Amino acid sequence: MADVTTETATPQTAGHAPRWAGALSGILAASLGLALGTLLAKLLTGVPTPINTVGNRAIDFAPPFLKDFAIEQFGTADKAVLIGGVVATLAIVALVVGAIGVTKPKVAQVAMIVLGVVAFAAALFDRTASANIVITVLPTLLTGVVAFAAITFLLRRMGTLKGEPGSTGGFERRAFLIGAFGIAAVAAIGGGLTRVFGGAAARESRAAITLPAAAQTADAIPAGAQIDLKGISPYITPNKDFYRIDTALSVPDVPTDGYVLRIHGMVDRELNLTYQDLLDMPLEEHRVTLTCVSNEVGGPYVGNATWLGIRTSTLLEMAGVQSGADAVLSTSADGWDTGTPLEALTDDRSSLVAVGMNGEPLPLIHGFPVRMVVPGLYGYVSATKWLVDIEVSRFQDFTAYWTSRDYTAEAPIKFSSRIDVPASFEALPIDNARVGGVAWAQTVGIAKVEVKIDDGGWNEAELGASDTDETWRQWSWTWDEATEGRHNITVRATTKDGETQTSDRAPIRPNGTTGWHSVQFRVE
Ligand SMILES: Nc1nc2c(c(=O)[nH]1)N[C@H]1C(S)=C(S)[C@@H](COP(=O)(O)O)O[C@H]1N2
Ligand SMILES: [Mo]
Repeated sequence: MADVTTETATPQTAGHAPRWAGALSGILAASLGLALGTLLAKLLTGVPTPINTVGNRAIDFAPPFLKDFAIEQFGTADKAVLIGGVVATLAIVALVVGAIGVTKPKVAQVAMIVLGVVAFAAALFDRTASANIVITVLPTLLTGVVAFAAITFLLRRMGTLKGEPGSTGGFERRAFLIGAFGIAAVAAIGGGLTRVFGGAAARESRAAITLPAAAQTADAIPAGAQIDLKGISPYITPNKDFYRIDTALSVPDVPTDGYVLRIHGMVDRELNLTYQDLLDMPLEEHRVTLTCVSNEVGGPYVGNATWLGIRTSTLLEMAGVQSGADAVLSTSADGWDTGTPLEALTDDRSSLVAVGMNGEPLPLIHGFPVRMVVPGLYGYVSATKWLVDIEVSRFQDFTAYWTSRDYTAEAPIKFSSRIDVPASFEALPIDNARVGGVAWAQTVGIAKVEVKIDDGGWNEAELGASDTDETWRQWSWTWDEATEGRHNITVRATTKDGETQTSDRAPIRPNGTTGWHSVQFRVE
C-alpha cells in the first residue's frame, strides 16, 4: 500500500492531490479498461475476456501440485478462486500505481500500459481462443488503451499531470470527484452490459434444436435399479446436478452454425462433419457413468446419464483407420486435448460422439454441441467436451493437456464404492438403521458390495437391479442390531471379475484414487 504519511512528509506544492485520490484513480482506470475490454470480448465469438485470458495463462503455468491442491481445497469452485485471485492482484496493483501517480504521474501512466501489455501477451498465447489472433487480442488492446486514457484524464483532473485538456492546475476535490464519478458511471454501465452478452451464440442454437429420435434406444432401466432410500444418489443424475470438471474459465461458445468435426490423421479419408451431418447419422442411446480422476474416495465427481450419439467406431470406420495407429487425440474448441486408446473407441463398449444428455441437447457446460463419452476411462483421457477435432495417431507421437502435467496417458477408471446414507455425522433411527450408496466398475460390472460397522465383520449389502456394466449400481443394507451412539461405517465393492477394492490409499495423481470410503454417524 502507498504510504499515506508521505503526503504530509514530502514537501508539496499547494493543492497537491491526496493519495486516496490517486489510489481511486488507479482502480477506476483499471475498472473502466476491463469493463470495456470485457464487453468487447463478449460481443465477439471465441474470444476470452481480459481477466480470463490472464487466468488461463495462470492455469497453464501452474505446477500440477498447485492444481491438485486447488481442486482438493475448492472443488468445482477452483475457477472462482483463481479469478478472485487475478482480480484481487490487479486491484492491489491498480491502487498502488494510482497512489504513486500522485507524485509520479508518468510512472502511473507507464504502469497502466504495462498492465495492458501483460494482458495482451496473455491473449496472444491463449490456447482457449477459437477466433483468429487479430480478433483475440482486441479486447486486451482496448483494455490497455482505455486504462491509459482514463488514468491520464484523472491525473489531469487531479492537477498532477499538467497539460491540456482537463488539467485543473491544482487539486480541487469537487472537480476531481465529478471526473471520477463520470469514469465510475461508464465503467459500471459497461460492466453491467457484459452480463447481457456472452455464450449467446451457443445458447441460441441450443434452444433451436430438436434432437432426432435414436435409431437404437437404450433398454428400459430395470425396475429396482433405483433403490427407495432417502438420500441415495438418484440412479440417473439430473443434468443440473451432474458434476462439472474442466479447465475452461468461461464456457466455450460453440454454436452449431459453422460447427465442423474434423476426423483426420492416420486415416484413409479425412472427414469434415457438420452438426447436421452428425444428427443425420444413426444415433444410439446409452447409459454411461462418467468419473473424474480427481474424485477422492467417497467424492462427488461421478454421475450417470443417458447419452445420445454416434458410435465412435462408426465414425472411425467411415474414415478408415490405418494400421499402426493406437491412439486418438481429440481436441476441444478451447484447445484442451487428450489421448484415448484407439481400442476403447473401436471395441464393443458404447463409446460415443455424443450430442444429447438425458433427453436434451448437451448442456453448455457439459460440452455443447458435441462431446465424447467413453465407458470405463476417466474423463481426462476420454470425455472431450466442445469436441472439434479427432486425430487418429500413436501415443508415442503426442502429449496432451494432462499427460504433460504428470498424469498417465492411459487411465482406466479404478472401481470404487460410496456411502450416500448416512451423510457425515447424520443420525439414523435405531429401529430403521438403513444405509446405502453407489458402486461402479465401468465395463466390468459390480458383483458384490459389503459394509462393516466399526471394527466388525463384513456384511453383504443388497444390490439394486443390474442395468449395464457401463453404469454404476446402487446398494443398501439395514443394520438390524444397531446400537445407540457414534459409529463408523465402511464400504467396499467386488467386481464381476472377482476383484475386491483395496484399502490401500492412492492419491489422485497420476491416475486416480483407491481406498475404502468410511463415514462417521450416530444411531439414536
Ligand atoms: N474441453 C474439455 N473437455 C473436458 C475437460 C476439459 O478440461 N476440457 N475435462 C475432462 C474431465 S477431467 C472430465 S472428468 C470430464 C467431465 O465432464 P463433465 O464436466 O460433463 O462431468 O470432462 C472432460 N472433458
Ligand atoms: Mo476429470
